[in-house]
Amino acid sequence: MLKTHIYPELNQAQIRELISRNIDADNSIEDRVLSIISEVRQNGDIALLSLAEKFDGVVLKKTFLDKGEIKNIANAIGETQKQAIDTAYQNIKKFHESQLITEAKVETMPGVNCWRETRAIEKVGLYIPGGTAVLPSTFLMLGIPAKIAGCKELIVCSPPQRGKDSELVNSYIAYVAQLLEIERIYLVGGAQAVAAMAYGTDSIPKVDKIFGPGNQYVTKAKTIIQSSTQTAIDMPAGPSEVLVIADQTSNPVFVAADLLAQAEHGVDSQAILVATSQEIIQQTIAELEKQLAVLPRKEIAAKAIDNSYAVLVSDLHEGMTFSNEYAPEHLILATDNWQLITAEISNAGSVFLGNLTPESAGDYASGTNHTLPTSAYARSYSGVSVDSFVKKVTFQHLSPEGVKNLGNTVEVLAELEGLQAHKNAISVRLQSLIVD
Ligand code: HSO
Ligand code: ZN
Repeated sequence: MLKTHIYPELNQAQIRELISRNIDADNSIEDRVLSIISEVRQNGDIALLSLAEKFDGVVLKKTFLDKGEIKNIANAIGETQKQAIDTAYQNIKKFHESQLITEAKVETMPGVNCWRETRAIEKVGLYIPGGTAVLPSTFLMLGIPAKIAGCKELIVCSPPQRGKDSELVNSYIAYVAQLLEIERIYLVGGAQAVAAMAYGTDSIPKVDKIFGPGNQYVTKAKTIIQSSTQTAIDMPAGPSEVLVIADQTSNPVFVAADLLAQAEHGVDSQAILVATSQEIIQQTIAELEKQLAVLPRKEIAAKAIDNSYAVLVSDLHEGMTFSNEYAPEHLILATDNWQLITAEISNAGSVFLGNLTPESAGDYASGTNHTLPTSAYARSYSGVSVDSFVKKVTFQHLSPEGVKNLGNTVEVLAELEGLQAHKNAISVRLQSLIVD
């Protein structure tokens, strides 16, 4: 069970050691991923079909399901599940629509106008994992902002599931595809999906940016194609993690439930408890044991808990200092006093405030996005949003007055850099105005 570290007794090296995670990406993974990428580049769809047989154990006739096939699979979904997906869809849509902001034009000098406009990334690739847990919620989190941004083509890849033809994708994934008006679901998983979307095959268009979480192979493939093709990626993704800050106002039953919600994602997930007293830690551990014992995914969760720890801090402010050093993907302030410390948050992917706000709310349905920076990337990356699916293009226009006002400044700067042609480009215009 959770080992406890006492924050004031830790030195800098020990803190660094505690917050470091998933840095040593395995080289054997890189070699295998490189060979999959070259197989897909050489043999395209044929390679994808043979890799589906090899890795997913599914013999496919073609690489995708079309609209009609998706509709048939989606029909199997129950009414309760449909309504829950619809509610999540509406909330996520509502929240993300608020991110579409038009910026004002700025007249930096009379006659010199500058502004930015948003343009959607045309073709985006969405990877929906299908390993130990199939996540239709991830499909919502990627598809909704892509549609709001105005992306023209959404290429969706998800590994084929074993079973009958009517079960090649999970019915919830099929239903989300319908909500998002997706034409095809490509039955491709792992590194081969990333390679196919980065290079294109006969059936799969090459995309401009690839989104979505995945296992170590998917993540490795994303980092490789990012540096070797023009295709961008959303962010480097590692195992999911949560950090919970608790004080005497927290409820150990809730805190343990939140830690386990994270732990059940995977054996390499981390669930960190930062608490202001030893008593809170002991009570939470007792609850963890109780709740863990009856979880269907208890084997996975127990391993993740073994990979986690507790930190005893003197007060909430010290807790925030550690949290900022850790830079968690999810930060839960399990305290009635959350307002005291929110201004101190500098590094976190998504924050859950107070005792009644579990991470699960944001994982599924409150409206915020659950595709977030892990492995301390919250220091420098934001989670996925509408912004992730657009570029911001700058524009400018100079009127005759603008040329007169700005001309001499540009001439002097061009001259001091020794770039005569740059100077000429403005001088010829200035002169044309004098002649007129
Ligand atoms: N906690 C995950 C998202 C997720 N949880 C999907 C359940 N389904 C990463 O933020
Ligand atoms: Zn989750």
